[in-house]
Amino acid sequence: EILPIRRALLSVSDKTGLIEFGRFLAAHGAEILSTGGTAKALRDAGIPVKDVSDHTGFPEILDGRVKTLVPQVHGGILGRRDLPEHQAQMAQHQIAPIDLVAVNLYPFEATVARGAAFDDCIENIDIGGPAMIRSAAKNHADVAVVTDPAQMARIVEAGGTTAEMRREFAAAAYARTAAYDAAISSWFAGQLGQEFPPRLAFSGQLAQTLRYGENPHQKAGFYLDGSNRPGIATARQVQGKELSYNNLNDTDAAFECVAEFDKPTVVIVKHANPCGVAEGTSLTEAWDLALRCDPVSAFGGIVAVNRKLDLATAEKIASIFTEVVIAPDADEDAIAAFARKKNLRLLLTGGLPDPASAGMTFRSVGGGFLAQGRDSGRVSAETLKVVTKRAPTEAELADLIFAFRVGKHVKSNAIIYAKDGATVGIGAGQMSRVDSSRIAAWKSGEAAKAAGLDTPLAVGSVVASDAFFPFADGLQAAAAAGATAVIQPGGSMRDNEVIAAADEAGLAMVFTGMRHFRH
Ligand code: 93A
Repeated sequence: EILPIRRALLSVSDKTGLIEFGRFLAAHGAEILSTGGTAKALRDAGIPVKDVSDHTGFPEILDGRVKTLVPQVHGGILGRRDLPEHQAQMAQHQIAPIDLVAVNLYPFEATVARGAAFDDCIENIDIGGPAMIRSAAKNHADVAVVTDPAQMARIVEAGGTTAEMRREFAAAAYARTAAYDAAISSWFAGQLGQEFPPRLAFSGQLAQTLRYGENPHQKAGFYLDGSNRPGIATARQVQGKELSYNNLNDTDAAFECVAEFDKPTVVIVKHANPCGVAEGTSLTEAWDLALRCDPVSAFGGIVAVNRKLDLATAEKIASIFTEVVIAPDADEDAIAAFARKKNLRLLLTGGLPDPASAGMTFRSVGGGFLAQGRDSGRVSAETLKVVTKRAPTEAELADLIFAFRVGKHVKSNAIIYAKDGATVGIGAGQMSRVDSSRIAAWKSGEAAKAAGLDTPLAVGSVVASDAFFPFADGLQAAAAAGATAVIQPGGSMRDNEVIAAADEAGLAMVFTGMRHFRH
């Protein structure tokens, strides 16, 4: 059953779809009430409209801070049509029913995003708009609340609203006001430099409904947090079919990892873990080295680069089965090189994530979720402490830092062998550190075989561990695999045993004092 709309209140900052909707309402005999700017826009289009202030007999005051916060408006929205007492009180106080409210809010999020001053942000906190949205949504039994131009189009198409539509619009309305208040609260927490975790509401805006989640029987969506931080959220898809939940997760892992490095770097990811990371003098050189680390796993992988993608590298990537390529930018001919690979998705982001930037990460647990600051920690040569008799050579030191930075992006327990700016063996996600160590060493042997070499790639490499070696065995396994230097946080009860084992094997070892667990 379609409800007639006798009176509608339109008050919108974003005037998209307003005129068409106004025409529809007027054509259906509705009286249109509007606030200043909205009334002007309707009037300019020749649509009959009454100023809210004329309707209520109360002017817009306090620079517009109070324009609709009056009983004639809220009584008109909230009065129950099914209760004679409500109807009688409305008549007594000369409150006319309002059957539809179309409101979008002062652009608070956009004001913050353009870096506006504190006072400007405060002025852009809408009070009257959310109040009307919430009133109308509460009384959705008889009142339609419109917060989105797409809803206007649906009403026009249906010739009015059904009870079902009004319920749906009410739910959307509260989602909007909740997200709006969450944006204000996040901004405030930032302004106050509040201690983490701030007492705030978290919100995300649904950017894309995904076909399914990690598995086909799970529903899923991709939400934006409004920060506009360069990365997977700012990516423009140049070609290829729709990205899946796992694609998005893996691509994010690859791109966040590649942004750690300054030289031309390639990261290949499978199941959210890097299976090859390499720096080079060019992306093509980096690609060859990254692929060498684990060519078997790289099949069907996600590739991230930290430079404008060139043709030569694009051709190399296209020569194996690759799911997704993400880059800050790409040359025209590099884009063209992927055109015949119809299923390969190419994403261009316009920038790189800042690995040191603040931000939050979330994980759901039964009945709630955990929030923490991003792991923005980064080791550098100055922060390392040499703990062995032998200090690392300059080349070893560079590889140690490289390997530890890769380790930040590998699931724990993470062991990374690296040589000449390239990973040569990665052990990820094992419950025992020594198992990760063994797997990484074994993989370096497999990689050597694939490359037609007799000696495992780990021979003469350095090794990074994302957390301390609890016992000497993990370190001894690394020494046996051929590592010559070790980087690890340190801090184990048995550090002395581990250091002694390193000295005995002639290894150089540095402590970072910083752990990079990633679970
Ligand atoms: O300043 S307010 O918080 N106080 C109000 O009473 C009020 N009523 C509507 N903001 C208020 N609005 C907002 O004005 C609406 O949410 C809408 O975003 C905007 C429309 O103003 P105009 O019609 O003058 O462009």
